Amino acid sequence: MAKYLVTGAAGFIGSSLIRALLERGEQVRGVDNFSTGRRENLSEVMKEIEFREANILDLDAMHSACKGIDYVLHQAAIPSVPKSVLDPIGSNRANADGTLNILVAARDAKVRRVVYAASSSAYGDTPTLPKQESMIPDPISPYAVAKLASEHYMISFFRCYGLETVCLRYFNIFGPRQDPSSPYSGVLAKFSMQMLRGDEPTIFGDGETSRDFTYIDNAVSANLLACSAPGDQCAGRILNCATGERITLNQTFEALKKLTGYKGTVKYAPEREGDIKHSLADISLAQKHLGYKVLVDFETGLRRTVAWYKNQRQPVGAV
Ligand code: UD2
Repeated sequence: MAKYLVTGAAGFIGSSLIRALLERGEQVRGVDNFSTGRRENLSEVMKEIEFREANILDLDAMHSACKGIDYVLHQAAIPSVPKSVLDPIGSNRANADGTLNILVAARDAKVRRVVYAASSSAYGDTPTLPKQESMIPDPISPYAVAKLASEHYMISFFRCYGLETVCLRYFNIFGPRQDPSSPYSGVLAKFSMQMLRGDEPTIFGDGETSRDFTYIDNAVSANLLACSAPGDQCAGRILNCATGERITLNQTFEALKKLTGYKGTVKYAPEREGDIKHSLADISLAQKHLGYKVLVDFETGLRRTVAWYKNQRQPVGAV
């Protein structure tokens, strides 16, 4: 049985990874400082994992957290473009310095492999679609810069110390447990909750902005594959984690109207600082090196997501 460390354990993606690992009978340690993660996300599994409340910026705590670990799934982050525009130093600390700490700790503890939650924001607003990993990155927001810097650290640790690293460039992951309650929340979580409550959502821009929205099960599967794939296939690589389809914000609003029963209208507001217009992945490299497949398409994922928010007896938070 392998032992996994999940950073950002109480986050939407971290806690989803933990549930999948436990289902496979793996041993899991989780760390989170609850800066964006929520205790409720771990309530069902807290007894089955070794949980430590710690900040990834605390190198001693990370050294200790990496002891005896085979695989690190590094998800801890402040995952927001607009938040990074407001607070670039805070974003850099969590999203770049934090990764460097994890890498040093993993190297010293002789961890087998580190898999990292990289971001599609690294591609920037270049016109060519779909985005391929060989394209020159062109980050716009401080968030994208920090996420890209972390990718470079990951590869550097493979090259300099032989620590196996895999960067999964996530494309707008969504699904149950994504926090809808902050102004910085992912758009699908935010819109689902707002529309279920009958509140009018706001689209930033003309609504033709598009994303390769990727249901959580696909990201979980990519992480598990990134741990089990042979090192010569994936170590030191950057791989897109997405579906290869793109949906506009106007289309998501229409789809959510049907699923939530929302009868109202949508507001339009100016585009957000640091935003990218279109995002779409080429997933062939992940298919080739990891055997990655899209398990759940956008429509099915959105249906499941809305059903989950509907079933929450108490609202997850005030939007
Ligand atoms: C970026 C990354 C994504 C991930 C994420 C951090 C890109 C293409 N994607 O997501 O991979 O790293 O950061 O979790 O860079 N919007 C509205 N109304 C709202 C909220 C958002 O219209 O109430 C718009 C927003 O302006 C953007 C789109 O919806 O155009 C998606 O926004 P988001 O915050 O869900 O994610 P995004 O694309 O910044």
